[in-house]
Amino acid sequence: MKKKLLSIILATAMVATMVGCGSATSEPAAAEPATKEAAEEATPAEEVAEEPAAEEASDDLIVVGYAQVGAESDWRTANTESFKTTFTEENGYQLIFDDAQQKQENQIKAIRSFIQQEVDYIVVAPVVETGWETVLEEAKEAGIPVILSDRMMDVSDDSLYECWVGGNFVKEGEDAAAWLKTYLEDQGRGSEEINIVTLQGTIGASAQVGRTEGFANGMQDNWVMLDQQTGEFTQSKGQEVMESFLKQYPDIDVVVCENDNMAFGAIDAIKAAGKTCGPEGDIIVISFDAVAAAFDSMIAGDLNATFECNPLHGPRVAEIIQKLEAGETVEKIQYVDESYFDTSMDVAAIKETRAY
Ligand code: GZL
Repeated sequence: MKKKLLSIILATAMVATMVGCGSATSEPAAAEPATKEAAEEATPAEEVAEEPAAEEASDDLIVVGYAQVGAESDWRTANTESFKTTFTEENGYQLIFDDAQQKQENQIKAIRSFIQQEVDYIVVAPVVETGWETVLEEAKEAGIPVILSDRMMDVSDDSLYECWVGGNFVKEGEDAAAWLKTYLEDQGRGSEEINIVTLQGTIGASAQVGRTEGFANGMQDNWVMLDQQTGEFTQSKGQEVMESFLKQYPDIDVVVCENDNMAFGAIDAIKAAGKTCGPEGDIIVISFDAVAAAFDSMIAGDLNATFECNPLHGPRVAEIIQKLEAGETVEKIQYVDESYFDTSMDVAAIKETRAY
C-alpha cells in the first residue's frame, strides 16, 4: 500500500509538471477519480485542501490522513498538537493533516484526497454528526480503516468506522447542571428562580448536542432557560451572542458556555455591559473544555467552573492503530477520562500540573 502511494505521487508530480496544472500548490494533482460520484465531487488540484504533499514515504511508515475540524478554539489547537506530536516519522508514521476550517464539505474533500493517496488509516474529527455515509462507503470500498476522534458521526451502519474516541458530552452537560444545583444551594439560592442563557457550540456537533442535552437533563423546576443560541465555539461569536442576550434579558443569573472560548467572549460582553461575573459577580459563568486559559480566567475571578473535555487524543488513536496493525479488535466506543475544576479548588496549583 505504501509503495503504491509513492509511485502515484511520483507519477502525479510528473503529469502535473508536464501539463502545468493550475496552482502552485504543493499538493500532487488528484489521481484519476475511481468512481463517477468521486469524479463529480473530486475537486481540481488547485482546490484540494491544503495538506502538505505526502513526502516520499519510506516503506515502513504508517500513512495517516487526519481530517481536522479547524482551528476555532484553544481546545482544537491542543487536539491538533496532540496528533502532530504523536504521528511523527520517528514514531513510525507519516501524517497528512487537513484543516477544514469548520466546513463539512472540506472534510469530505480531504477524506476523498486521502482515499486517492491510498493512506493506511483515515482519522476524522467530524464537524457535525450527519452527512458522512457516502464518503465512509468510499473509504470502506477502498479498504481504508476510518477512526473517529473527538466528535461522533450519526451513521446507520457503524461498521463504516473502526471506533470512536472522545469525551462523554452528555455526562459533561449533566455534571455541569449538578454542579450548578449544589453551588446555588450552598449560596442559599436553591429555591430561587434562576434565569439561564446558553451559548451553544456548532449546531449539530456532537459536543453541542450532548452538552445541551445533558444540561437539559439536569434543569431544576425553579430554573428558567431564557435562551440558547450558537456561538460556533469561537470567542468572537460568543461575545456577540452574549451582547445580544444582555440587551434582551436584564436579569441573567447564569450563562452556560459550551466551550471555554465562548466563555471568554461572554465575560468580555458582561464587563462591557457594566456587569460583573464569577464567584463574586452578578452572573455565574460555566464552561467546558478546561484549557489553560480557563484556569487563568478562574484565577482572575471571572469564570466559576469549567468541565473538562480531554483533547489529547493523539496517543489514544496511535494505540488503536497499533492494535489494528497487530490484527487485534478494538472497543467501538472509547471515552477519555474527564473531570471538572472550579474556584473552590487551588486552580493555580492544578494549572501547573496540566498538559494543555
Ligand atoms: C469537544 C470538541 C469541541 C470543544 C470545542 O470534543 O469537539 O470543539 O469543546 C471545540 O472547544 O471547538
